[in-house]
Amino acid sequence: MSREKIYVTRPSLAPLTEYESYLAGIWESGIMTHNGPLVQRLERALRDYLGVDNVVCVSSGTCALQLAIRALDLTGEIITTPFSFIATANIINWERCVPVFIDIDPETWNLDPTLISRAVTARTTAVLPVHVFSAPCDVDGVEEAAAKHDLKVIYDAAHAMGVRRGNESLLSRGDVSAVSFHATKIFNTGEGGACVTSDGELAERIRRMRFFGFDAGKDVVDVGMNAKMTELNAGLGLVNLRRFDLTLSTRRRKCELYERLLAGVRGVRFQKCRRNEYNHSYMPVLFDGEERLLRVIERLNRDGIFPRRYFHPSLNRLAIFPKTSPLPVSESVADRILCLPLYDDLADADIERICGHVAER
Ligand code: T4K
Repeated sequence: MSREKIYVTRPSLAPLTEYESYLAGIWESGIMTHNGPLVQRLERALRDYLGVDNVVCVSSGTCALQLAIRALDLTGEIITTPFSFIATANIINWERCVPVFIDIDPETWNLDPTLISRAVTARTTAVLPVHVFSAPCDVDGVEEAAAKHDLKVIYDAAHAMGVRRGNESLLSRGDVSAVSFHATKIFNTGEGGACVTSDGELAERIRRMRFFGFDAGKDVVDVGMNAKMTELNAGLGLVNLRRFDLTLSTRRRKCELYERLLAGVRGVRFQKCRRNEYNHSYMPVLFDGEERLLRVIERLNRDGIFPRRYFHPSLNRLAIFPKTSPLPVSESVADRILCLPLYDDLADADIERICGHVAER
């Protein structure tokens, strides 16, 4: 009998019956979009859950970044990390700004803030770091450098839903934190995302910009586009939010199992982070060489298991971006990293099987 294939992730989903109750309401009211009651309810629920000032739900994490760049009127150069998903640098480009890549920390794999000052020019307007795999980047270092050079800070917090640092949500940092609620994220609305900001006026501007530039009275008062979240997506978010804490603890247990099983394996390392400042949405491992990584992928694939090379290649190597001098840390990490399968109902026996393949030399 052939085994079921195992992919890098599967969505965390509440029971269908819970979602159906929201669908029934939508069918009855006929309200499907235009910042309807479920979007407003989800924004309130997220604000309360996270303990932040303003949450503006939008149609994707990419749109959240785009609106943040637009609402802050950024132009020129934006300093960012080359170790990320393509969306991070692409959206900077899309907004006709120039992504300026600086290298990452070899342990946390996040942008190294000590390199910001050297990259600043007269055209620099912002820094856009990522909390990669949900590990907080050095937010104090980033904000200190940004203040020194009068730069805005947008965090790509696509992976960081639910992460807390001490008493505060990580998403409360920066001018805007942009989070993704894509199907593959630890909290999902199918497609979706949000801008989180403590600046009420900025939040209002983003609200207008996601809805063609309309104000509450439907007068056009700003530039805008259509980046609204639908009621269908918001209803899914409301039911998934109810079980988010359970998802967090389930994923944490699975990551701990991975780490126990791989602890003694030579040439395999984990991301450096504080476990209580992490949401365990990914299970990245770093190999001592790319050849070994390729052998592991081949063995896993032969057994019907499909991990992903998040994030390869280092973005500065892509021809669509201006050529940079080498960024050795990011390029080396990107060549050697593999995200192993991780989702709520991944069986412990499958984790053991995966670790067996990873451990083989
Ligand atoms: N910034 C960062 C740092 C990001 O990582 C991302 C997105 C963004 C910004 C932008 O956020 P969004 O605009 O996407 O909200 C996936 C996701 O599409 C993307 O959201 C995510 N990061 C990126 C890291 O991963 P792919 O190309 O790997 O997706 P895909 O379709 O190959 O899916 C991976 C696996 O997930 C599949 O093997 C099966 C499973 N899957 C996927 C989908 C779409 C499901 O089980 N159900 C599904 O519906 O990009």
